[in-house]
Amino acid sequence: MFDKIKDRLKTANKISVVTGAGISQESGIPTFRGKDGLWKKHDPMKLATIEAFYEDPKLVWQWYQDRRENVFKSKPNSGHYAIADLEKFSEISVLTQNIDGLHRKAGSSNVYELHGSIIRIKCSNCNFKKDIKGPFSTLPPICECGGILRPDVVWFGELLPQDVWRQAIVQASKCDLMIITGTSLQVSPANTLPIYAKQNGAILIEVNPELTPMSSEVDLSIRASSSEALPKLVNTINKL
Ligand code: BV8
Ligand code: ZN
Repeated sequence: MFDKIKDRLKTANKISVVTGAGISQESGIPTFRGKDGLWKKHDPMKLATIEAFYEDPKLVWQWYQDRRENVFKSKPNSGHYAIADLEKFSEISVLTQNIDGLHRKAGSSNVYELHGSIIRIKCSNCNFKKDIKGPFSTLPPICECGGILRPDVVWFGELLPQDVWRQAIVQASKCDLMIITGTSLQVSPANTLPIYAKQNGAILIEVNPELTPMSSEVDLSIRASSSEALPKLVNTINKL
């Protein structure tokens, strides 16, 4: 499977991994666009925008509370662990669109959460932020400053956390191997990261059961699930 690029893989020591909802699908977290995807049941513009939040904060909070319960129950899968393993052999950065915290749970240390974290809350008025362990009794919860608390995630129409985004561009621009897995690359600006890597002459490998807009641009596009293909890929890389 990897013969075509084996030699180039030998020299790869700075690796960036771009991930999306697909890598957590096998941990029981629904994707967005899959057949039982979140966006099939809910209109993202009605739940994942600041306008929706101010229109009906209780509805938005309930939705995130349900998703958070599911995240608290979920465990990383062999795809997450394979990426964590890579850290033993190479300089790794994980550039994820996922808000579920499963990469860190699997042991990855260099994780950039481009769209925030569902395990963290922040105040929409002051700069209060904190990780949470469980559900709130009253929704929406209110901050000591009187501001409404909200999930510390990036909603559509909102800018990504600029420090995280700037560092993600640096990582993508200096890697010599980029693995892209579990993402449909439909959401910007996260979907531009592979282009930064390609411009830097990096090897691009995609792991996804379905084609994506980058499938014809990458060096190797593997039609498989991340839990199946990533352990094999990492094994090959580590043996090189
Ligand atoms: C911004 C957090 C500046 C919240 C998320 C019109 C045209 C183009 C762009 C825009 C437009 N209008 C507005 C925009 C910009 C917009 C955007 O890109 N919209 C899209 C929908 C067109 N972007 C933004 O708004 C961003 N901010 O640009 O600010 C600005 C400001 C004002 C106006 C303009 C610009 C902020 C985007 C972040 C939004 N927040 N999440 C929450 O989760 O509730 S996005 C959310 O959806 C995820 O984080 C992720 O990014 C995205 C879902 O994508 P994927 O993760 O790829 O998941 P998906 O279901 O699509 O695909 C799963 C894939 O996995 C599939 O390919 C499948 O085949 C594969 N798969 C399935 N199983 C497996 C698997 N792969 C491997 N193994 C398996 N087992
Ligand atoms: Zn506050």
